[in-house]
Amino acid sequence: MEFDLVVRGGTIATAADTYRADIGIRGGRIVAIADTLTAPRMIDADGLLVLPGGIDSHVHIEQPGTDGSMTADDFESGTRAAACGGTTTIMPFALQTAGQSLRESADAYRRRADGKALIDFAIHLIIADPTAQILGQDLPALIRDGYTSFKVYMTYDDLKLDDRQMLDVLAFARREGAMTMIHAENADCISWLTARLAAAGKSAPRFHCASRPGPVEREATHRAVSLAELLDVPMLLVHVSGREAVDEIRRAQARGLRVYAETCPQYLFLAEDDLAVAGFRGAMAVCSPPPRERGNQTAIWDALTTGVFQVFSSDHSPYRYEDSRGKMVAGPNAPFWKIPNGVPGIETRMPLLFDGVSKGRITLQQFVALTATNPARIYGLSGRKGTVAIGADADLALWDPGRERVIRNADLHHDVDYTPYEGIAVKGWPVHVLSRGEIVVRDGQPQDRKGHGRFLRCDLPEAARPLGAGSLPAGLV
Ligand code: DUC
Ligand code: ZN
Ligand code: ZN
Repeated sequence: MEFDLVVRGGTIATAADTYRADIGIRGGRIVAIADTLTAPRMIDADGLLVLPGGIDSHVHIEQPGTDGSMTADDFESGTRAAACGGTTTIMPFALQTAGQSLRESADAYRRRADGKALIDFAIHLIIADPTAQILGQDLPALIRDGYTSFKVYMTYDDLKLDDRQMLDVLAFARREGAMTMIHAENADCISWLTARLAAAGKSAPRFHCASRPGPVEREATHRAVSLAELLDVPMLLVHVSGREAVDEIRRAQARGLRVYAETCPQYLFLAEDDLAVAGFRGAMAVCSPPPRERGNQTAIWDALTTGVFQVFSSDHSPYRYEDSRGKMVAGPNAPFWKIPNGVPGIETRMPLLFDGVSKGRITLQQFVALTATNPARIYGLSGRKGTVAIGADADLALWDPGRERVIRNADLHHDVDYTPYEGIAVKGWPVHVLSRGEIVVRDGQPQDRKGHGRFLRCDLPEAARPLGAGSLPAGLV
């Protein structure tokens, strides 16, 4: 058999196994995995781990805010940074903008990637206005076109759904077989606490944490679980941050519910004291839900180890610090409630978690499952992405597990003027990265592959299928 390229002498790791083999690639796909393969073009993977390229299933690229803010990266800088960190698929969100239909918003958003993306991408939708027209017509058509997942918010005045609307969306997801992603924080608690903090003059960045403490996330998590349980529909809780919410999810999973959960690097590596630094610089770590006290990090690591979380994404929501469309959109000393929520992390996501493999906190198989295989399964990309298997796209990241690096923003490839992980030492970093058989990162350097990335139509995920009949009378959902 002839190959375009062979990856030679590496140690392959999937979510199930670790073994030594060569990989033959033709037409952008893996077509052979065997003892010894040869081709005119070879990549020497001796001493390297050959992992499926990561799927970062929760990123914000070119997402505008209603306050005039704009996330920093476009599809070029975002995908370049992602690739340099071992990721070969990203999943950003198309936000319905005022005056545009969901379809127009999705199409316009997808066009932003044209000629720019270095790696493949799929798109989630954000549903802020679940009208009969949207649920009855727009969304079913979009699902047929491969937009099979959507995010809903339980907080933020311009985005939040009430419980009745949540039920409408979850019932729709059940009928269509789509995946609902839920941002679970109690909006009324946040606005009440924020008003009290404001009245007391507590407006510095660190009070962002006090405005949305653990019980605020726990209550909404419990409510989201209950609504999904009522309808017997799977769903995924995004960016879970606190031990209180973890307890709710663990309980739901123990009851046999198909409740999936995602966490992110900021809940393993940042804490509320990162928001309490002098001046306005704490704004750099303002994200929602917020980082918790340091001890909470152990609870999140434990939940990764014990399988409460299926997905580890970056929630890359980058705002430049010194920028009038970034963290300083409301001025250089704005109160915390006017600071755009989010931290950058698209390039550092996988190295930060891999450090947990190096330190023995999670296994290599768990790492692959959390960063690649499970997101593929949950969002309808199985068979194509997230694994090393015959027939799958040749999206591969070749890691040097012994490479020690101190994270420095100056070395990263995103378009952001800081990283909240500055100075953190990690062991393990990707050296070469392939997207559909094309080398997009060589020796740690991004290659000129602008425009190589394609839009992925997601399948309806098996993971979104209900298990039982639900507790409602037949025909109601
Ligand atoms: N939710 C996100 O998913 N990202 C950034 C901020 C937020 O509230
Ligand atoms: Zn969110
Ligand atoms: Zn997000």
